[in-house]
Amino acid sequence: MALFDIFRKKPAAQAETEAGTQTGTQAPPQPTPQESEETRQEREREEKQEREALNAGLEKTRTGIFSRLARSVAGRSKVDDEMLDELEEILITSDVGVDTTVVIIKRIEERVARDKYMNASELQSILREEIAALLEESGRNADSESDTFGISTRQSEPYVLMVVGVNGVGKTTTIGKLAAKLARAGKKVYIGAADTFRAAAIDQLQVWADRSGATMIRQQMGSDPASVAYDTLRSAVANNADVVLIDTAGRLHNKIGLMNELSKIRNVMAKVIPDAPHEVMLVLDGSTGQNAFEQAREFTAATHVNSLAITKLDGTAKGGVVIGISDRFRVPVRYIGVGEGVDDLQIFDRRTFVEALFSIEN
Ligand SMILES: Nc1nc2c(ncn2[C@@H]2O[C@H](COP(=O)(O)OP(=O)(O)OP(=O)(O)O)[C@@H](O)[C@H]2O)c(=O)[nH]1
Ligand SMILES: [Mg+2]
Repeated sequence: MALFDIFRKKPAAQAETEAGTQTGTQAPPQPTPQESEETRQEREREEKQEREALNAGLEKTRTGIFSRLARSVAGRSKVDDEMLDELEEILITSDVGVDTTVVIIKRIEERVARDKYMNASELQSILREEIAALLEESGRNADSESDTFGISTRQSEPYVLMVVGVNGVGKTTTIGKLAAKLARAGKKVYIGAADTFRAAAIDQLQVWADRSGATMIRQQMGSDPASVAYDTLRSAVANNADVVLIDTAGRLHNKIGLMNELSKIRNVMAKVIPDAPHEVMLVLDGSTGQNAFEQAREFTAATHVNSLAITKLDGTAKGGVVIGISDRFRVPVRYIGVGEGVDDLQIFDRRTFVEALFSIEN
């Protein structure tokens, strides 16, 4: 029961704004004038908690990059070529990726040339500014003119999100966390256990569903995943659900049969709701660094994917991979996972991410 204590109901003022979003008007990002002092304090507390979780989750990446940067800066007064070479190496070995690193270094070189003299101790803040600016320019966040944890629910039909990815990356956990966030925001959530490969997978999902209060639709182990997805959508529509989350079994992009199975699941869902699934989210394990990058490349080429979630950023020094993926891919990063707990899923915001990566608190 303790887990439920973490979930707090969304304040009424915010819920009203959400109702406005459903009819097409956009929710203002800032507090409404009606926001009470208590609501404001609660919101600020929540934001602070999220920032702290992100800071804690990125600690290894942060210290990895900065302790090396500090060593490189020590004893030098000026940003010179040698120092830029070292910075390049630090970024590449922090899994930012070669292409993005080259762009960052070029930007810093230009700045050094422009500013003539640049103190070596300023390098950290310059790096921060350049990465933030690069990510701002290089694309967009996943649609976040949303009412609920990044997801725009509609009035007429449930929003259908299908989760895909290789084995063990965190698909089921991400669905569980998401279901909890949405349920906490007052949404009716249905989960489809379309990973019928192992009985344990269905049970694992059931635990998450029960915890969050979502309804899970399941069949026997070994049954047709498309049939589970179909049942889930039928049931969700009949019961006026707001969101449907479909879990799928882990698979590699080069297993043709399994990739075709994903198409079959998608096609069957479209028979119930013509434009479902509204979102196919690829989950990537951030702690695998460049492998996550490769998976994003291969999976997006092999099947339809329109958002990304990058998990397990806690406990790894490879968090730089989020910068590279966010810079290089057309498909936006929607969520990041910073722990195994129910609250350890965050909406990916480029600016907040860069700020956390360069924060000096804790
Ligand atoms: N530290 C950490 N662990 C995570 C995170 N997300 C998931 N995990 C853990 O990763 C392991 C695998 O997660 P699952 O959700 O079962 O992964 P999956 O993709 O559903 O796996 P398959 O269904 O077997 O393909 C579990 O032990 C999770 O607790 C995260 O953000 N941080
Ligand atoms: Mg799973």
